[in-house]
Amino acid sequence: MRLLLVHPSALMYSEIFLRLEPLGLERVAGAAREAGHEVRIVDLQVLDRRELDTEIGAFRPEALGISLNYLANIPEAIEIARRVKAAVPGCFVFFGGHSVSFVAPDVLEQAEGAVDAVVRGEGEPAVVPLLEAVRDGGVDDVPGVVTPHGRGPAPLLMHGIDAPRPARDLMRRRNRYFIGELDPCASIEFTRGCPWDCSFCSAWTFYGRNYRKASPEAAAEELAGIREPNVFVVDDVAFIRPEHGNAIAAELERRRIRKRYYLETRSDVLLRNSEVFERWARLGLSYMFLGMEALDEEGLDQFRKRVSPDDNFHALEAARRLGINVAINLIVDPDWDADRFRLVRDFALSVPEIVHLTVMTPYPGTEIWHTESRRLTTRDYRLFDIQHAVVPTRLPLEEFYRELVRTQAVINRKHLGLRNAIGAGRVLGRNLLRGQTNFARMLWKFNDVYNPRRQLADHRRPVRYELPLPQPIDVGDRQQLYIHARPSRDRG
Ligand code: B12
Ligand code: SF4
Repeated sequence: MRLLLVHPSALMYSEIFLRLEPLGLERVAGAAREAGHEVRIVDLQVLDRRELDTEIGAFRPEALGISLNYLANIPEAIEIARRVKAAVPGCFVFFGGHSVSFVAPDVLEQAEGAVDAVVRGEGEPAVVPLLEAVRDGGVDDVPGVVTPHGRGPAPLLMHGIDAPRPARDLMRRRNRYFIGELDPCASIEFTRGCPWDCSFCSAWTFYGRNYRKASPEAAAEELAGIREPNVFVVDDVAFIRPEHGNAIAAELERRRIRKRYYLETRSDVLLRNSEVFERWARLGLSYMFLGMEALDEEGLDQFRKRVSPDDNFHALEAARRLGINVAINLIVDPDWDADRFRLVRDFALSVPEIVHLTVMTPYPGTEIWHTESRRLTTRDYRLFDIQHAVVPTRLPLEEFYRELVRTQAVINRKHLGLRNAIGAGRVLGRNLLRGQTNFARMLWKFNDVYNPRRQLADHRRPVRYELPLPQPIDVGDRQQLYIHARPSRDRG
């Protein structure tokens, strides 16, 4: 069957800092191709709509799958579905991915027939049975599939994540994927899932707190096949198990693979397994993203982060000792006043690390979606990108954005300060010589994108598609939150 897979456009507010390859979609493509289907991918993060239209006209897909890891992309995906249905009547259109898994029936209803099915949960074990059912009938019975007529059995969960390999060769313009100065940059997955249960996060509810590891040999083999000199490790929390991090490192040392790496982890994991991070620093680990989330005990408790402010500060010191550059994330509560923003600016200026701010957002799949007592001020999918306030702000909204952007700008200027400008200049020179311009663009784009008037104007756009309202459920019963309720023994 001819299958076209599409990733929607990048969200403006994250594209400044990074743009990464859609690994989940590449793995779904890998699974379909191994089963003999003819597969193509269009990534709208790096290609434009005209290129998508050309591909649709030339390829005439029999099935089209759109990746929806992000709520904010849902309206765009529905519009694409409508256009494809009009251009290629009979084409089977389906959605899959992280966010859409939590709102499947609502999205099907909003698409008014333009979307035939939504795949909840992991895409690899679902895509081949789904394509077979499209050909032979029985779509409603495919595990994980929701259609306008009903819902199939629970989604299947793979035992391991070594296969299928992501179909990286199907991607065009790979040189446009980057993160900060790691330009160009590929992505890889060493583990899948997260065993923690932070209240604002849906990583653990998606996989039902299940946690799987790639075998060290498969991980090293995949890395050996990556052409880019830089690699982003997509794991939610890297190196939770020290023996696993060490085993992959040993394979890389044996094969003499050296690249520069960017990964995400937690403060307590970094402190507990610092020797693993040290070994990886020797292998090229250069950047690390630490979700600190809050500066005080109260905030950390509220998010059920299960670390203390001390852990966070010790982790920063540990990373500095290892020579790893750290980007910290802090969650901005819409309840913040001007003093609170000032405190955060002072903190950001007092540490050498990059400080990244995201706005506290209850979204489907998280515990706070069900427990947040403040009423949503909007249900516009496009504003659920953790850069907009979707519950009432203590400051007038305009002032809230002014404070937010001012804080982000102070932080940004810090990184473009003299010392950094010299460092950045060197990186720029090196990258431009190799024809890589993503990092250069990032440095100059900040003021265009982050401005309070623009953020406020986003709230005034006409809204066609709205999120469903949260349903009160007993969040003590974790099964009600999960997409993958328990591991299935049916599929390898
Ligand atoms: C890497 C990553 C990114 C990359 C994006 C790469 C890309 N274009 O795909 C970058 C860094 C750019 C990014 C940015 C953001 N991210 Co992000 N990101 C992740 C992360 C850490 C890993 C994703 C990944 O590659 N996983 C590995 C692959 C194999 O899994 P997967 O993508 O989920 O795909 C599987 C299934 O979802 C499904 N599937 C996926 N696509 C499809 C398509 C079809 C047709 C089918 C059938 C199935 C299917 O099958 C795949 C294989 O099993 C996840 C956390 C997580 N654990 O998933 C957060 C996560 C998805 N991101 C999140 C957020 C909030 C964001 C931002 C909004 C943050 C911000 N404001 O900066 C931005 C916006 C992105 C945008 N639209 O431009 C949230 C999503 C929240 C939500 N419900 O909307 C997550 C869950 C993090 C979290 N813990 O809260 N992100
Ligand atoms: S925030 Fe990080 S540690 Fe907490 S549940 Fe999400 S991925 Fe896990």
